[in-house]
Amino acid sequence: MKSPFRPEVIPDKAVLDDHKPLIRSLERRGLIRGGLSLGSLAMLTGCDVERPDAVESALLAISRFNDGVQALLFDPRKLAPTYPASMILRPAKFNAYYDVTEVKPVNGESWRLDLSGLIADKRPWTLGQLQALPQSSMVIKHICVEGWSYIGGWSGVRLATFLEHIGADLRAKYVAFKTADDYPSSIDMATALHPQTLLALRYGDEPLADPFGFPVRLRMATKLGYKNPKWVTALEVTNTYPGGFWEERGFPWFAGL
Ligand SMILES: Nc1nc2c(c(=O)[nH]1)N[C@H]1C(S)=C(S)[C@@H](COP(=O)(O)O)O[C@H]1N2
Ligand SMILES: [Mo]
Repeated sequence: MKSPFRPEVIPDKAVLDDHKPLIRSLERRGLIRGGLSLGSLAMLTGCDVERPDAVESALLAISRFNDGVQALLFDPRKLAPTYPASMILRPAKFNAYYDVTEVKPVNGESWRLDLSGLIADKRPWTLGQLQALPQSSMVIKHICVEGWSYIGGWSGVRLATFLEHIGADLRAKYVAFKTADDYPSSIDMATALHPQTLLALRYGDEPLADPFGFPVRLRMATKLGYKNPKWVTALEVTNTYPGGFWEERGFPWFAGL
């Protein structure tokens, strides 16, 4: 590891600006203090601050190390900010690991939600059955690590309600999801049971549009955008760490706000 003190390196604001969302998230979580400089990042991690990719992986390393701590600190009763319905963006902003023109719509009639793992009643669910459960709504901010956000209005079944209904083991560690586009994802049980965690069926009081996950997507007020799988096709309750699409590519698993 090189000396952390390299006076010839003038803290380059532009490099850190590239990672603003990640830095903000680390700041919010109290992992770093405001006004992070490349010098202090070098001291923390020994990374080569002249290489932007090294800066990114150093930030991600701080973040990953703290997934476990974050999960312990998560307060299941604390609510994320909500907004008036007048602020809902229509249409929502699209993102996926591919272009919107490549979205393959899911057929709501033949769609089923498959259940597996630590669940008493593993019969698959239809869309009609989900629509018949009590519905909740929330207007929340969606924050993507790429550095954009929007306020969205989501309605659907609280995941807590659904998990109780199917007799899931609520002491299990994880709830994992599979999707129609091969975007596996998973969350901790405390977040699964949080009141602002929905199996969302509607956006701004219309059924979800195809690009946004029709017929069902996970929507949480307490986590970054990439933790919210669209086009969900299967749910598993498990004690074995399931990982996820971006987590396998180095992003933090907890990713709380
Ligand atoms: N199935 C699936 N879900 C996904 C993604 C994806 O590529 N596939 N991308 C994630 C990312 S990175 C973001 S920011 C949000 C975008 O959701 P939106 O298009 O509804 O705004 O979806 C998340 N869920
Ligand atoms: Mo994202």
